[in-house]
Amino acid sequence: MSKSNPHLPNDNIDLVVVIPTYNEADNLANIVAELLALDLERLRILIVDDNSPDGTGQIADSLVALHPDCVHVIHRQGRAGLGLSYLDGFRQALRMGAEGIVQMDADFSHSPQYIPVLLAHLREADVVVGSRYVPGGSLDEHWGWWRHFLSWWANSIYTRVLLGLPVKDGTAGFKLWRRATLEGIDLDSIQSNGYVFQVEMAYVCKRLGYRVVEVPIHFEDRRIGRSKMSVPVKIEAALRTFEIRWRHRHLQPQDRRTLVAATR
Ligand SMILES: Nc1nc2c(ncn2[C@@H]2O[C@H](COP(=O)(O)OP(=O)(O)OP(=O)(O)O)[C@@H](O)[C@H]2O)c(=O)[nH]1
Ligand SMILES: [Mg+2]
Repeated sequence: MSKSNPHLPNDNIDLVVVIPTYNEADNLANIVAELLALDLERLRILIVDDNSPDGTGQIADSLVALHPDCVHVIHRQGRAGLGLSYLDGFRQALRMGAEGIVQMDADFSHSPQYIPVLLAHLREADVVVGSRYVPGGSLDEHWGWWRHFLSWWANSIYTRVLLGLPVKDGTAGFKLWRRATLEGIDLDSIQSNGYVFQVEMAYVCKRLGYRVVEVPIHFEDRRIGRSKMSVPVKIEAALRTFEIRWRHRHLQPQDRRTLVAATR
């Protein structure tokens, strides 16, 4: 067991949950309600909406009006994308003074019920990952063999062999970051935009020597709404993996940013 950090109480920290949304009108109010029902005293939610045509942004505004202290929204107008949305959300969460930052999907694939479990492991980690591939973790029963195969290939072969990722779930999108970990990463150097964003962050964590703890989750398929997993996003994932390795190849633990650099 790693040494615990006495400066970081585990379940009563200032927590900001960053949720990127694109066309999640049918999910957003429900996921926010479930997060608020966790009754974590210092939990705030930051929705990062990419100008969704289905009105998700307006729903976010009405949630902010209902819960002005704990629900916040960024309306993005520029180039759309998951990675860019997360980067904007992380920067804003740091400005909001978050001590812990959760990233999760809006579609219930990442159950809010796991957040206390992630928090319980933060003492021993720089980032805690909700993992589908550690013992006890599982995938939706409805997945066909092809989707199983693709996911297994991406996690067990592709990212493991090409990037040497030590984690079992290198494409995981459900994470709890310590503030210091995100401050230590040069967020301006992260360039992936689609789902491969998760892989790039995992690789940078490895290069910088951050401690990653994986806790098992059950990954349920989205309940409502349509997938945004398009062919260009898949192509980006395949090509970017080489580029990620090349771009961050010189990073060492001593390249973690200091607080002064991070606030610039
Ligand atoms: N802001 C923003 N959010 C996005 C974008 N693309 C996807 N998202 C959100 O990112 C999260 C993950 O996207 P999903 O479409 O669920 O991706 P997935 O889980 O791989 O695919 P399915 O669940 O099968 O649809 C969801 O909350 C989406 O609404 C984007 O371009 N911008
Ligand atoms: Mg999803």
